[in-house]
Amino acid sequence: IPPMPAVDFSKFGEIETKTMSKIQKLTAFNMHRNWLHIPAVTQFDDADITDLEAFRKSLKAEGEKRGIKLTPLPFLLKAAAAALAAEPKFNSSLGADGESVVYKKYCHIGIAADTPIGLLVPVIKDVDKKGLWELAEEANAVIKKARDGKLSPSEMQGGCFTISSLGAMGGKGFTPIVNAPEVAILGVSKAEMKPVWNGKDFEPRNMLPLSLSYDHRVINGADCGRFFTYLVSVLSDVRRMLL
Ligand code: CAO
Repeated sequence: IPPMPAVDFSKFGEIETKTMSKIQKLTAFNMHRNWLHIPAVTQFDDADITDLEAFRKSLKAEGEKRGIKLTPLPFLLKAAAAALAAEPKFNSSLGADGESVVYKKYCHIGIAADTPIGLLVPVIKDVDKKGLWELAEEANAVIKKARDGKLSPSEMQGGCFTISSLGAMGGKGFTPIVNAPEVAILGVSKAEMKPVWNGKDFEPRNMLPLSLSYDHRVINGADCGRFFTYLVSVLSDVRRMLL
């Protein structure tokens, strides 16, 4: 790779140089490595979360009683676990020899969290075995720990898949970088009411834009189509989480 030339920006105006934190440097290294190694493709879809949001809002009072804030994130964790079970290639890693694929029988999912020291990815273990309240409580706890700088290295290891949600911040879509050795990552953007054709009329529906980047060495477009369609179907009808 041709080196980037050093530029003396002070020639053009006032500047301030700040040293990157340890986490920022590690993130930069990992992102660069993953970008160079992984032939990634990103596919986009929207999930109709009108019913999911109505259900989530109906649980607000119960959440307050339990002292648990229920955002869309635990629903995304549950839906991702269901899709990983339906399409096991997404719950795999490329073997170190580059000639085998390691399928995982466990389901641990990382959550990208924006923290004052940089991007951290705490991992929720055994997502498939946990209910929404337990996932919400655990996600809130690990995100708080990440922001307080109290996460241990073991709490950031063993992930099978990552969810990166920029939903609270906005944006219509983005192309997340696969978090190797995982083979796929889900990007979540801001849900919006949109007119959706129901065959007779345009109906206002709450649509959640999703992007799914995957490692094309392990996953093909057809695999992605199946995984994504399943994921979207679970988010559009949360009863499918029980199947
Ligand atoms: N669409 C619309 N609103 C959304 C939403 C979405 N997709 N996702 C969350 N929201 C809402 C929540 O419901 C909440 O609103 P209410 O209080 O009214 O319910 C509000 O946004 C704030 O949510 P939150 O951010 O506190 O919680 P979260 O569970 O959605 O997200 C976390 C937690 C850790 C994913 C998020 O805070 C974060 O750090 N995201 C950044 C991830 C990141 O940096 N990714 C990039 C990685 S590569 O550079």
